[in-house]
Amino acid sequence: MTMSFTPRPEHRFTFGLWTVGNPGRDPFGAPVRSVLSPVEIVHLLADVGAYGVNFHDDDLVPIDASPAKRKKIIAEFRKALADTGLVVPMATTNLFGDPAFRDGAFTSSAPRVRAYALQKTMRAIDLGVSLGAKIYVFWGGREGSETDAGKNLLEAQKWMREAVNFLCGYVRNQGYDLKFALEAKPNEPRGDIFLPTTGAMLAFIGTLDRPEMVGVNPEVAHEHMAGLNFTHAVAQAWDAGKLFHIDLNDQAFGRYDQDLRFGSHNIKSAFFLVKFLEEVGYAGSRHFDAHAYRTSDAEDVKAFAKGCMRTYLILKEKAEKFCADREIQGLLEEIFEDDGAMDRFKGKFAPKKAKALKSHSFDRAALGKRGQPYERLDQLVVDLLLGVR
Ligand code: GCO
Ligand code: MN
Ligand code: MN
Repeated sequence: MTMSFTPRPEHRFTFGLWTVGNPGRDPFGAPVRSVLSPVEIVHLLADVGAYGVNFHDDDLVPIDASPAKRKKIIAEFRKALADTGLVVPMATTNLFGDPAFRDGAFTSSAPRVRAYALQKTMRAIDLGVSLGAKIYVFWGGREGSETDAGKNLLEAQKWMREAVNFLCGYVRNQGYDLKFALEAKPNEPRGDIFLPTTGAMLAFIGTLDRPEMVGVNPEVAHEHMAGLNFTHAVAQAWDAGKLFHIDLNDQAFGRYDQDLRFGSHNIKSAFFLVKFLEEVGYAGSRHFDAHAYRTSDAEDVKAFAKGCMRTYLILKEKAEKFCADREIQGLLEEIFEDDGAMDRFKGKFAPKKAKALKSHSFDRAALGKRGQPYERLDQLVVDLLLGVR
């Protein structure tokens, strides 16, 4: 094993309590692994070399815990963090597990449920912030419908906006140093989830009272479930200054929500993603929102977690090789070749520029003759990834 593939704190690798703690329950079968306590999970994550641990309020403190029990759990968790050096960069609310949220939380048709969701979130924000979280994720798993007969889609949008605005107000009023990251998913557990893609979330953020406090938390699997190119979504979020967090995992197109080990299915897309994140200098958490196969035992769960980080680091090294590869760079130079002849038409609109461009004569046939060496370039990428380069 190469030393350079060993995770270190500066890599910002984080896992949720619910990821390595996933006991392997699925819609067709009971749990197959024993449930680990938050303290045990923190130690497991420290053992495999992670930097941080994230949680939903209910992952840490059961929804029906007494105040005394709550206090004890939090104290033990704090001690585990101190003992291991793990940090809590992100926290979130479980607004999907309890039957109260069966028809949504912020967009539930019932005013009492919407108010309860806000209350639960404010309390969960307090908990997250008290443990160090600087990013707060909103994943609206139950915000959606099976039939639109029972939903007013405009009201749902409005309620969602009011909830995020209210919570931004709460965070400011408390004086917290906290930003929100909205996570889109097209479906599962609802038939259709509102704001189903990262692009939809980005547009929604523009309608908020305090858009500067809100960004996105794109997830590989969620864009793949929608048949989209994840790296393109991430690039749009980055361009908008909105990539506050990221959920890394993997997913076969056209399947149920798989939450696979990062890079285990689409190595090439994972490569372009890692290359993008490293090249732009994304400095946030690399959060693995995935879980081990249901066939894994406790030891194999560790292999799963190590594998997520190892694959990321291998792909990071491959991205560096891509940059240093003379043949690859030569092809890129050819592709982006610019003789400067069009410089006078570039940039901002100006009436003179537009007039000159309108009257310029282009050799359209020559433009159409020029091919691009993408086959050669892509094969070099494949060679690189397959380790023969
Ligand atoms: C999923 C989601 C969740 C969220 C998590 C944090 O598909 O279940 O990805 O894992 O990321 O609830 O908000
Ligand atoms: Mn997911
Ligand atoms: Mn997620």
